[in-house]
Amino acid sequence: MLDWQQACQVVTDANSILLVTHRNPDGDGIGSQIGLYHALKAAGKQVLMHNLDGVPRIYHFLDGAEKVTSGRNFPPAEDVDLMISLDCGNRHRLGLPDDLFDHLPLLNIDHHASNIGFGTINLLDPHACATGALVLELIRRLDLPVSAASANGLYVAIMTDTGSFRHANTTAAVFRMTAELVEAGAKPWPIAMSVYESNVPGRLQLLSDCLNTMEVRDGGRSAWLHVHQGMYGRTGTDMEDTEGFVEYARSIQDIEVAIFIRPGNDGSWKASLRSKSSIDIGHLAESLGGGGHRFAAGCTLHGKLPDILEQMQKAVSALFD
Ligand SMILES: [Mn+2]
Repeated sequence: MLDWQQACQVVTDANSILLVTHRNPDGDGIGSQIGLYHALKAAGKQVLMHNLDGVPRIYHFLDGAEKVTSGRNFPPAEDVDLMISLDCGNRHRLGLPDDLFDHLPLLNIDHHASNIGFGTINLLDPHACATGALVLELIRRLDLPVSAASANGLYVAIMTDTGSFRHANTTAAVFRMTAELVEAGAKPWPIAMSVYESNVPGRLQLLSDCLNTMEVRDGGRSAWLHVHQGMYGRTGTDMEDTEGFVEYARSIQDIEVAIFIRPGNDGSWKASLRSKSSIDIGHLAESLGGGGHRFAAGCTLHGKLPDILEQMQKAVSALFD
């Protein structure tokens, strides 16, 4: 579903556009939002950005991040004539009240295979490395400039969703696109420093606690990590500081499935799932009420940690049968 023509038309016709991304936004969601924001502003549009959970600290350095509003005070629907959903596999994950924007056209730009096309108009490509790549294409088709601020956002989107140009979705086309962004003013070193080398000491203390929970199961095919609320308290950290922890489980030799579980901000538990083999972890996440891709997915769980671990370990072991 790639309705480029209709997408360009609806954006051209709109005067005031609201950009939204999913709950617990990641680098692709935020980077796509910032990248598109600057391009639309240059076209003379009024642009609002609102995420239920705001912008994670590691992306605050992006020019425009301070303009993203958050929480349940949504912009009034009458101030908006087009809503664009970025990197969000299903409408529920936006966390928006169902009726608030019901009368608005919705442009749905995403690369999750599970996206059923909940927009009025859809730009969906499960083969795109990141939603940021689709946003760059849209900006080009609209004949809008890619400013340095825009390029920085889109670079963050592509860098984070390719695991810093390491994952299976890192193709020659990705490097070509990234080269364009650097030519347009994206700054790889300051971006990498902001995203990966701006840890507070508490985050490393939390990582140390987390690594102590490591468990290898299923005959060396699955690796498990978790943190609990007490660890946040002891180290002065919160859920945002666990970004990337699942990669430590994934990095173990011969591991096929990596799982990391931590408390969310709302009493629930959030699980991050990764696959390094032919096992489709997106499928498992979906069966648990979450979503994602074949190699990276997530879900929200409710209950006590030992019960959640047991439930998930059963589900993962069944994948290897
Ligand atoms: Mn993405």
